[in-house]
Amino acid sequence: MGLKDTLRTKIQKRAEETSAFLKEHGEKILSEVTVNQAYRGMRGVKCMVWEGSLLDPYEGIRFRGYTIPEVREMLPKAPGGEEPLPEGIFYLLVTGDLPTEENVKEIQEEFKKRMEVPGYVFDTLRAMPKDSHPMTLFSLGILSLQNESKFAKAYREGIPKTQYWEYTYEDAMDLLARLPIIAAFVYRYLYKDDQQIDPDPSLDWAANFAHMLGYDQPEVYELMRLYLVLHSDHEGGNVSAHTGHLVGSALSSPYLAISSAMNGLAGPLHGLANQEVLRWILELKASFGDKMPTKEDLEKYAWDTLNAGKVIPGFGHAVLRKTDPRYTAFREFALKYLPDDEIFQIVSMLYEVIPPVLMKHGKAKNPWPNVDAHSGVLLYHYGIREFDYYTVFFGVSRSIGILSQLIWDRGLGLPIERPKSVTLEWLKENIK
Ligand code: HAX
Repeated sequence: MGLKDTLRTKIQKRAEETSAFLKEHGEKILSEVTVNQAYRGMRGVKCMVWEGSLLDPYEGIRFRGYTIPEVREMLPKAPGGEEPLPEGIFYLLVTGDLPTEENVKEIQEEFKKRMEVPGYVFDTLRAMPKDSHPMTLFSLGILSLQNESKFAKAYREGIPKTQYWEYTYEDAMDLLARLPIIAAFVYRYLYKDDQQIDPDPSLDWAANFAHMLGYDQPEVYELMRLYLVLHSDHEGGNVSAHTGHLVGSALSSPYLAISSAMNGLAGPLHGLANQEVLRWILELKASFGDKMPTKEDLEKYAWDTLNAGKVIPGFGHAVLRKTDPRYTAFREFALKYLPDDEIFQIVSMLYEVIPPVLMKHGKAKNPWPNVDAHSGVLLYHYGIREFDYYTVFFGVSRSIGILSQLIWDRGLGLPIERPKSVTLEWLKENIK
């Protein structure tokens, strides 16, 4: 059965299961909210549903029940490759089942049919100044594609609610096929004199992305596959996922939802942290000249950063309370392919030095590294040194998870989101 038919069956079954569950348990309490939580980023408030993944503070993310090591082992690989294909994580996130080679092949074929990006998108981006941030261009490119939305068109024509997910699926597939093309365009426009590289339809999604960026080494293909799998989903409450879900809940098209999600991802406390990490490490390295810094040097540098009132990028997390398993997966990749890289050695030393510093500092609830502490060094090693661009990789990947959920939001007929807000006066009056 093809992916869309598989989804049709699954959505129908899950919608019945959900409605039976709601009938029995709908009025039970899932979470209570303290005043602190209302003021402090709603941490820990359970108030939304996200089918694709669940985050345990100590174990890390599970994609449809599978851990990162399991996903790395069990998802189909490219011929001769060892890292999982992102087409496979999309299949897993959207269906809940591990894909076969044929399932992945079908997605690849679908993407190939949907890759064309209209010229006006590139014209729009070319109108932007070259010192624009790549995330601004990426988000704008996606936004400009809104005109292509099959969902928006069908909605205007008055399709019934039961068909919303089908057109959302079509947009999701079109958009996933096109994201690497827009992303690669942004890279070549900003950093390579607008010398664009045509896609190579014989390559898988991730390898083709690397190819269009101008990096054709097999190791970069492998890194890109791993990178695009690892960043794909991290529950629904993080800023990018929640934004995509929230905007989508107004029945805005997937193009509008993903463009908005990218704007959230572009914040320095979220996806932009990966560029901040590399910037911080390179500044640190430069401050020691030719000499390789020692652990004591790193400790002092970390304290200088903290004492200047800044955060140490790449460490800490709103939910995780141990080393991010995505960090560990990247570390394994580095140990295999670039153990002698100087920046990797600094990243390794920071792994030992920073957690005790943050514990002594006494503020961060989680002193351990997150994914952003490791991703940049790998890209840098292979010559992708424009670190302002790193969040775009994250964005291409994160779209997989957000779009998967958007199909489900529409399949389950979830309504527009509208939590209740209050004022301090209201709180003073009502909270005694
Ligand atoms: N360095 C210094 N201080 C830190 C810190 C760090 N790495 N992490 C947390 N803190 C501080 C917070 O700024 C906060 O200080 P105030 O009380 O003065 O406001 C205090 O410790 C408590 O914060 P927390 O509850 O532990 O963390 P939050 O849930 O508020 O924030 C963040 C989580 C990830 C934003 C935070 O740890 C941080 O700023 N880390 C550095 C930036 C970063 O790596 N971001 C990427 C996170 C992963 C991600 O989303 N990627 O996209």
